[in-house]
Amino acid sequence: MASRGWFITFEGSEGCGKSTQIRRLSSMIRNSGREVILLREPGGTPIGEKLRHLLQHDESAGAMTSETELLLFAASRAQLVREVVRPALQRGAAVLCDRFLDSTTVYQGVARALDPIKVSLINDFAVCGTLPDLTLLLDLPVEEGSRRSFERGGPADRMEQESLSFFEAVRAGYLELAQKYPGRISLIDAAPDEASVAKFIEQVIKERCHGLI
Ligand code: Z5A
Repeated sequence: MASRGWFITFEGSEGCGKSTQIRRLSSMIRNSGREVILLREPGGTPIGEKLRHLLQHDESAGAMTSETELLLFAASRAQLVREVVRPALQRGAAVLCDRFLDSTTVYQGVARALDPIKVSLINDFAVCGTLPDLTLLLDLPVEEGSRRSFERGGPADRMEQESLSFFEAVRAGYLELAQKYPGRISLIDAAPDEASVAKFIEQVIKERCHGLI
């Protein structure tokens, strides 16, 4: 479809620099004249933001089971895809999303050890064919990600309180996904300084998303 936009997602473990890089890429794309929609998961819609609060900060969330968590992330995504992502892509916008279905595959399907086949079916149901054109996976040693998050300050949310081994499982899960889907997922070394990581991302976008910047 000639008017279709670009759907780019950012993934990685906590503190890897997704939010920083997504902002940099959004201004680069805006400068080229295209509409840019910046989204985050969970969230991005009024319903999704309520689910985000429930998942991360609500005092009742301490009792949340892994199964409930999976379904709430999927519910937020189902809403986001239909309310925002698809209409924006139809308009020809560039949709940049901080996390998407790979987060569920890895956090719930690997680190929480839920049945990966069921996780995949729920992911499919939520997105119903709306998949990213490109996923930028920012890879960083877990200790460095925790250090960056700690230095940024602010209270740790429910997920951020997980153990080091949980985040090691997340990182390993992401690296496995990158090997499985090399056509969609581009692995980015997130250890260098912000400007160097941004330069590398710019190169990837030029190679993989012709005409976007
Ligand atoms: N989750 C899930 O389990 N299942 C799902 O399906 C979905 C999500 C969708 C959402 O957390 C949580 O939900 C997440 C996964 C789970 N849990 N964890 N952990 P969130 O949205 O609140 O936060 P996050 O996605 O984990 O990201 P973050 O911790 O906010 O970090 P970030 O966005 O990747 O990084 P940043 O904010 O850009 O950078 C962190 C700090 O490092 C900041 O001070 C920067 O200035 C600094 N920084 C950035 N880049 C650099 C470089 N290159 N060098 C040095 N310092 C840097």
